[in-house]
Amino acid sequence: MKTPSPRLVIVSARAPFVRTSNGIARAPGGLISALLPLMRRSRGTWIATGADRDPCDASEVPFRVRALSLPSEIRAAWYAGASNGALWPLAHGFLEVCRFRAEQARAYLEVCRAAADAAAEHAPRHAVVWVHDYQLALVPALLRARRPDLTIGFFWHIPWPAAESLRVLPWAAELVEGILGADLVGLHVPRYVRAFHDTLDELGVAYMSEGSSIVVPKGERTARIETWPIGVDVEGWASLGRDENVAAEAERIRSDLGGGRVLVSVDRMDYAKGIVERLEAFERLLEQSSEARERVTLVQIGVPSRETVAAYRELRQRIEATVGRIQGRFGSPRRKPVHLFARTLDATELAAYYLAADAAIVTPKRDGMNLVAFEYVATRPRPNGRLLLSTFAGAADVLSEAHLVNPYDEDGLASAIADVALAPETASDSARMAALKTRVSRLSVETWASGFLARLEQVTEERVPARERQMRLAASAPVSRAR
Ligand code: GDG
Repeated sequence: MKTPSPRLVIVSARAPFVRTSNGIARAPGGLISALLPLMRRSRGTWIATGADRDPCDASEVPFRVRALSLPSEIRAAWYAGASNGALWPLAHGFLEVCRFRAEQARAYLEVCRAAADAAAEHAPRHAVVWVHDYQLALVPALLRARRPDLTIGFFWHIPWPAAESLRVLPWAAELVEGILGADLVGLHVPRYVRAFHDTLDELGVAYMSEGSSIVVPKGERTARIETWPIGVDVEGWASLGRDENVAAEAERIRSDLGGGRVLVSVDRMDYAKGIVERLEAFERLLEQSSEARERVTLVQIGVPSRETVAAYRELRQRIEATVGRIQGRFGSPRRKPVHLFARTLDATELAAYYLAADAAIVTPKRDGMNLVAFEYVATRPRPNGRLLLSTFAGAADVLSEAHLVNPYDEDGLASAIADVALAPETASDSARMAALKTRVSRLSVETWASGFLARLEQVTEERVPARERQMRLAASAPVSRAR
């Protein structure tokens, strides 16, 4: 793997470390695990806007972590307001949930400005800055205005909305201009790049198409929009899947659940993940099939999320009420058809559930990619089990051998769950899982992160005149030797 630029700066809402009951720990998730080794080698700076100060200041790592100190009302208006009360529902097609308030838009700008200021302060000359996600989309242009020497990348981790939906955002043009401050903009799958095309048409922004990428001229430079599908820590999940203790725990789970068929779903409790619709489809299956009533158990791991936002608190209540109703209708002292864990499990426990499950039910109503689908496949040591996947997850564009389903089709969803839960596995299922394992292995999160950064440097080099390139090389030589 190419050694990353010695001057890498990451800007994200989440910090790489969190405080736990056992002290400071690495924040969960594949993105953090992919970026940490790059940061360790580059000895750069990680700027986090949404984090508590302590975990960062206390962490002993070979790079700097800067947690921005923001007034709590600004933080709330930016995070619960503009980011998760407006941009998130907009990008996922939940227009009726969107609330646009001028004061929240101002807070969003203020946080992006603070992040851009911090990046401008910490980035050495000609450094590479990689900004992450919809909470910080104005940072690229704000940073570009302060520091034209920087190479700036931006990754939007959620779906890019249809042009028609984006029109409801009062500051849509500013959002897009903010993103176009980057040299390279990454989206997960080609359909999001096509939607970005439509947005540029709608806003009257001139661009060229180069194969599947978009090139937007911006004075002396260009902004490129490309597909960069994320993956997971394939070897990490595979080694958990091979671990004897994890396998023993998976056997225990299966036997505790009565030895029948086991389905697993893992989501943050978010309305975009389609949890209530999935539970209702499972309820319909239990109504219709005595075999399902006797033999099938759904384990729903639902990590509480964004509980400062009203829509998320209401969702949690609906999920709990739906599980309660199913239990009341179909449960008995000996058997619970649905198990809900409304908490975070550690990765080992999660892997045991992936191993224990005959099928993973991944049916979001909309999802940028969905890493759970990848993790279920990566964890399995053998090509068995089934993946039921929503066509509205970006992952469906990549994992085409999964059993695909439209989660809005109530009967279709119930019958797809019946198929993966009850039909005996065949040679065709095993061939599908083997093909999925190959795809997941090719798309590791490490390849994604290092590939994106290499491409970012490449697209920037293409526009740097030769003379300046030589000057840059000379300027960076002592840093390279010191590494
Ligand atoms: C956003 C986009 C895109 C969940 N419960 C536990 C746990 N998790 C981990 C999973 C997985 C991650 O959380 C969830 O990732 P997803 O991709 O499914 O969803 P989002 O959080 O919405 O992520 C999404 C992603 O960004 C990357 O670009 O794919 O579309 O919405 O890794 O394992 N991890 C542990 N315990 C849990 O209880 N340890």
